[in-house]
Amino acid sequence: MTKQLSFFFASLAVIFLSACGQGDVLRVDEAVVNLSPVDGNPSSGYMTIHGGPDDVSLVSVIADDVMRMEMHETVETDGMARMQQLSVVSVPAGEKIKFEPGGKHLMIWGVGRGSIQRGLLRMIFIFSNDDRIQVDAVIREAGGASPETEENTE
Ligand SMILES: [Cu+2]
Repeated sequence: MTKQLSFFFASLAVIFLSACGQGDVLRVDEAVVNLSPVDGNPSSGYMTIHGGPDDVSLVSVIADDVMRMEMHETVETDGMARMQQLSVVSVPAGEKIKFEPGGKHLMIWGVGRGSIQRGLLRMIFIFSNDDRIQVDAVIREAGGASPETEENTE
């Protein structure tokens, strides 16, 4: 290959790389599960979803080791906070969607003993573009240690 040609291909590679942009990868991190202090009551889950290159929706979150998991949002009506179930959560391209106390959250019933012992709950986030992202959420015992985050283990 001549010098000019290899320079040409090297430039092409740079152009493709920069076209991808930075941080525009659909991903989930900072996932935690706060166990309910009361046996039998649902636990709550929080995480951050980072939008990818396209607008998508989160259509479901599943886990093998729970009895039931729902997406909820706390809304205030007439000064009263109450929860409503969400069937989808839109994740616009490049935007950050936070599930956090007082807002969107996961409601989780029956977290299995094995996961509690490991301190991690494996979840799968299913998106409208068929992306499935597996995340190990850090389980925090009620009134337990300080928050920790776990990177997405896609
Ligand atoms: Cu809820």
